[in-house]
Amino acid sequence: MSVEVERKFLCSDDTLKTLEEVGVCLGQRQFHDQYFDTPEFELTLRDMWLRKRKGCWELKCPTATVNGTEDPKAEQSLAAALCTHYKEITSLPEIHHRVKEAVKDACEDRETEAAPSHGDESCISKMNLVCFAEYTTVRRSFTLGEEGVQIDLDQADFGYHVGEIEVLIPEGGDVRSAQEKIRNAAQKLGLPGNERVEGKMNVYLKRYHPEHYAKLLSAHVL
Ligand code: V4E
Repeated sequence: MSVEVERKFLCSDDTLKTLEEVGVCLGQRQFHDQYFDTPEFELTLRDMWLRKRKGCWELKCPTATVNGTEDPKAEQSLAAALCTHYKEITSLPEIHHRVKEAVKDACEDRETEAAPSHGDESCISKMNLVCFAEYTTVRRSFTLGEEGVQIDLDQADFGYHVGEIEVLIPEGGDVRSAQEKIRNAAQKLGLPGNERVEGKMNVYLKRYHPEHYAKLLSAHVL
């Protein structure tokens, strides 16, 4: 299981120019995401994001807070405030287990259910889940040469463009050092040091499902 540490940014023409000068383009791909939750939003209210991308189930959920041995310096605190970090789970039995824990009465066949095998997605399909968001993204990816840092420029089909600087670490890995790598990459790109930027989902929900968005705002998930 890995943890994705990332910072979103708005990609101006100047940032794109810098990225094309100092970075190496890794290619472009397109994917369609469908996000699922119960009608009562039991997953997203727990900051759990279940999606199907390219036919595969994925679950993003919060990781434990970062414990350093020393108090963070001001620039470390700012770097942390601009970044998110989520566990990325792709194993079906693990996803099933986590969703079942989070959602009361989720499985129709609770009494008879057995742990799903790796390829069996029927257990997820049987849960009382509905698709609340779906969109297609065209993603261009770059590297700046710094080990483990990837930069994605996303263009969603509902008209929102956003960039992400991301570092993948193993579970229990050093989140602070990932945040530091992200801060260095942001400096190379000349990004403002204190700009919090909305992700695609924030913008999508605000625009198309304002009630769901309002619930997540009041629960301090978004
Ligand atoms: C909304 C959300 C999640 C759903 C996925 O969001 P995002 O990272 O924007 O998707 P995407 O397509 O870039 O996924 P990737 O290919 O990088 O895996 S996961 C966590 N959240 C909450 C959240 C938040 N509270 N604040 C920000 C800035 N982003 C996401």
